[in-house]
Amino acid sequence: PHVIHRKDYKEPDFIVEKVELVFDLDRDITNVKSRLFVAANPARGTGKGDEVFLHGEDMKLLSVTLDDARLASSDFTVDAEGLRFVAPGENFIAEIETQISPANNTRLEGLYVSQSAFCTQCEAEGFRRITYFPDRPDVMATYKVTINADKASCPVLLSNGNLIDSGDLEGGRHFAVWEDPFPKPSYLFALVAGDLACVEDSFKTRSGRDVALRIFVEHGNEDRCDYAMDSLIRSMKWDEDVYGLEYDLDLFNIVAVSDFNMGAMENKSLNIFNAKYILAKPDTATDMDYELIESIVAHEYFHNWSGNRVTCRDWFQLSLKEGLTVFRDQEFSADQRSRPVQRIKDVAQLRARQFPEDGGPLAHPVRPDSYMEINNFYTATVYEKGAELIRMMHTLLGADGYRKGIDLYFDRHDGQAVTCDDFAKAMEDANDADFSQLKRWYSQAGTPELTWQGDYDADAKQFTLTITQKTDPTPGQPDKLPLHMPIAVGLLGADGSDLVAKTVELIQDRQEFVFDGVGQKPVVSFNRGFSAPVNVMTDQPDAELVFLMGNDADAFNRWEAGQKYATRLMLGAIAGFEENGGDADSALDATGESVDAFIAAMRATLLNNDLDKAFRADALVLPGEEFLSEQRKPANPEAIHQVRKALRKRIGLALLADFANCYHQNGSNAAFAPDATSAGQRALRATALGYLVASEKGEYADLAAEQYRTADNMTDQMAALSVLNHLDHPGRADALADFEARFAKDGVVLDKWFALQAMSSRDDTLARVKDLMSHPGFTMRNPNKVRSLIGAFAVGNPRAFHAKDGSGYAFYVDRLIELDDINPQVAARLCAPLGKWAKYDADRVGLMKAALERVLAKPEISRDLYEIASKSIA
Ligand code: DPP
Ligand code: ZN
Repeated sequence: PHVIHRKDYKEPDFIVEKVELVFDLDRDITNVKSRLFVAANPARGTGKGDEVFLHGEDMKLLSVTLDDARLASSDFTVDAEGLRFVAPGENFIAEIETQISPANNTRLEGLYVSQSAFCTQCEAEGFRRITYFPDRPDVMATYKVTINADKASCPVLLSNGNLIDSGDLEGGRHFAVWEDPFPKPSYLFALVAGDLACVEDSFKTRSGRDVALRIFVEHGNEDRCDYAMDSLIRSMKWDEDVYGLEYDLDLFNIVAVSDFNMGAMENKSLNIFNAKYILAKPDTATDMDYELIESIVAHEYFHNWSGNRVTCRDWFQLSLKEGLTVFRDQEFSADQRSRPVQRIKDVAQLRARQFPEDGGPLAHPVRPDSYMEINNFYTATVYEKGAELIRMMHTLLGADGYRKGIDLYFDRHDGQAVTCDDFAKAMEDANDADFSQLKRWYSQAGTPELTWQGDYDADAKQFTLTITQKTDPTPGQPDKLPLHMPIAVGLLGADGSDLVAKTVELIQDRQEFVFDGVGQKPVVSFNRGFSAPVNVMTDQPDAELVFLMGNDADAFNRWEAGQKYATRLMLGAIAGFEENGGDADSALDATGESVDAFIAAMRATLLNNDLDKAFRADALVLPGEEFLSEQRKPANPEAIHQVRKALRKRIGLALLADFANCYHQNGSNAAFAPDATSAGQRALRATALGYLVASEKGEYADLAAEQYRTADNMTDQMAALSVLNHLDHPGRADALADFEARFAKDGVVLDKWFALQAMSSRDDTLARVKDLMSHPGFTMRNPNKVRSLIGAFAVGNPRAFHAKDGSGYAFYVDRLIELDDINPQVAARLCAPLGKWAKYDADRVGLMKAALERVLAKPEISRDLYEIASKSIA
């Protein structure tokens, strides 16, 4: 397949200023008529007689008419990429008629059917599956959309902008006309038609505009929209307060659909969501679901400015809108909840998803230089690392300077399609700053590795901190340059308070920072708040880590110190496990680390009532198996699993009484409320339950079974079920059967049930997953189902996926091949875990590469899957 390069960008030859679309909706054959008001682009010097190219795929072209003259078939050409004809003038009207089949659209790109409703997904390049069009983000047009449909099955007809007309038609049909006054790229076009229920509220903007807010869901789900609506209202307020950005139309619609490739989509005034990120009530959704709903609703709303009003010039600039919008939603959540807890979650996520990407065959810069299929670049790097880049700008400029830069960015570029460089330039210009080196974060892939060393001079009362940075080569980038980054540093005195708290700017490979007036030898708290998204190598002694766990003024680094200690302990034991032939317990004792000192520090955290409960819950969680496998080469999934399990058992046994107290003290009789404080209490109690069960004292498995039976909310039920899930306890089967019976018809909730079973550490898991493929609630055509069962197996169950006999890989490849014919975008996304072969031993390397070969041998492999599989094997 064809590789597209960033350096080849050219402005469009022709632009479209206005679009009129008429849809005659039908599941099998939908007619689409478009009228495009086309103009030559003066910057390209094009005009009459030049070739006009419009993207288009998988459609039946019925007619092309230019300025009222219908073209003969010899006057245009159509191929797999699109339509070409000759411009009749500098300005002209092109009318194009096409036919598409929404019911047969299993890729879920363009116009498709989800349950019984019609809906669209056009980002990145789905619009070209609806009609012929210059389907690129730098072509921005106003849209007028007429939807004709059967009135009984599609009473609701929606598109972007304002409803300007509607009425009945013959034959039981009706129509609606929508007009969006804001010019937008085609990827932000949306249409929805179906029989949907609607929940309504309103918001008054700070300048007094009344905005109608509507959430459309399948009938019966009306009582699951409250939290999404509340999140939307809080987002609208927050964007006014923190960014000075106000909503710009009189209505804002959200539609929740069951079949969706991504999380959600920010189409202008008509956001379309994966139902998973809208629907919640206490007995169907966990605290984590509530949190995700809040942040994704906010994310899509924030795109109205960072994405829609100012959009991307080309898809290489994707992080312009995504990195910025992720940073915005992270900060929103931090303001709504606990800032340190939010930061811990974001960093844990970055480490679990982005660092492995940066260290593997699919590594790419935040602003990629090339791609085969842009859908493959909606990655943790573009999103989360992109957000870290914006966060560093925020840290370097301070909140006021950052806001000045943002104001200038929106003033300068409102209504335009721009680049990451334009964004950085606005930040620089508003602050008289120089980001030329900081901008390397846009172009250089790989996670930098930092080491530091401290040197205390008692006589001079001087502390010298020497920091070095290096970044390993990544595919296509053998040589790396030093990056500019803010490093927040604290120097702690013996009483635990800060002698110094300062943010230094690292710009060189190796740099010394001298702190004066330091009256005693300090303990260093390095990279506070994860001010730079890097790996920090440290040989800081255990005792200092314990000291930081108990004293650091920066809550993030308290957590971090515990993670470092736990990681060090487990990595030592994993090596021991491999040498001693598989005894995790004695491997823990043989590390030479003090397991007891670590457990004592964990206990101090558990019992420290000055710390909020959500924080304590996070601080008590050991680094995950995936994270640990990133630190080991070759990674031994069995050793990692057994050692982590053994350490959890030790902690559980050592702190049995404390966890039991914590469990009983944190029960609640109050009605479920999704706020952060209540959620934190539930999280801490769930952590306690987890450790009690990890102790392998049988009565606690009974306690978990009891909790499942008596809980009045999904959070507590899932907490119980997810510990039972790994056991041979009768409570497991009972709970799973109960769950299945209750939610058999409830797709979004049943997904939890599929995922749990796929992630079970029991030996029968693969067989069970295979059985579940034929469960009536499962279908390969629904991305959530695929991700819950198949995706969770690969990512959430490293031990089974990487089974030595290759059974996990074999099963997985069959699914990828099957899925590629249904939904290439989802298939490609699922392929990534196979690309981590370099982390494993020779046997697994062989098996994983063979698995990738088998994927690549698939006849008619999609461009999506081909790109990921071929890059993964290289
Ligand atoms: N643009 C969408 C989002 O990130 C794509 N899923 O919000
Ligand atoms: Zn986004």
